[in-house]
This record gives sequence, C-alpha cells and structure tokens, in this order.
Amino acid sequence: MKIKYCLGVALIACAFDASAAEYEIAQRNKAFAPVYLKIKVGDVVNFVNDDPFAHNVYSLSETKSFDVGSYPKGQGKQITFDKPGQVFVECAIHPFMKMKIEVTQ
Ligand SMILES: [Cu+2]
Repeated sequence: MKIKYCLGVALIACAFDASAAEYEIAQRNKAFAPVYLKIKVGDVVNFVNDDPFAHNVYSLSETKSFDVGSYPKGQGKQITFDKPGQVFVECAIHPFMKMKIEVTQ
C-alpha cells in the first residue's frame, strides 16, 4: 500500500515517511533534556514527563506552534515537525523551562 502511494501522488511525502526518525526529550527536574535538538522535516519528537508532577509543552514559533496541555508523570506527547526552521519550546507550568529544536530539510 505504501508503494502504491509512492507511485501515485506524493513522492516527497513518501521519502519523509521512509526516513522519519523519532526523538525523545525528557522533562526532568523541571528542565528539558536535552535543551537543543537538531532534527529533519518529518521527524517526531516525544516529550516525556519524568517528574512526579505535571508538565506542559507548547510553542508559539511560526515553524511549529502547538500546545498539548498539561500531562502527568510517565506520559509522553508526540509532535511531528513538518516545516524547516527554529522552534522554541516551553512549559506553561514552569516558565523557566525552555529548549530549542532546529528543523532542517
Ligand atoms: Cu513544566
């Protein structure tokens, strides 16, 4: 089915799909770890809460704006980055928690 899709409409989308990687960012001791991550368009980042209290993850960046709300220990939130550029990520519960993702072609 994937092959049909590749031969049909979207070769580029297919290429992204084939090479998409998944990364993990931890929220630990009220900090993102790591605080800088370089990924490629189409990659997925899983933000995992390793603290015994709730965290949030959001971004107002033009490249990718999102807000997943708050979520408890042990849960993760997956975000797909579909455009190149810089994304500044923060936690609404702990305003000092910041990290940056650079999305490249
Ligand atoms: Cu937080």
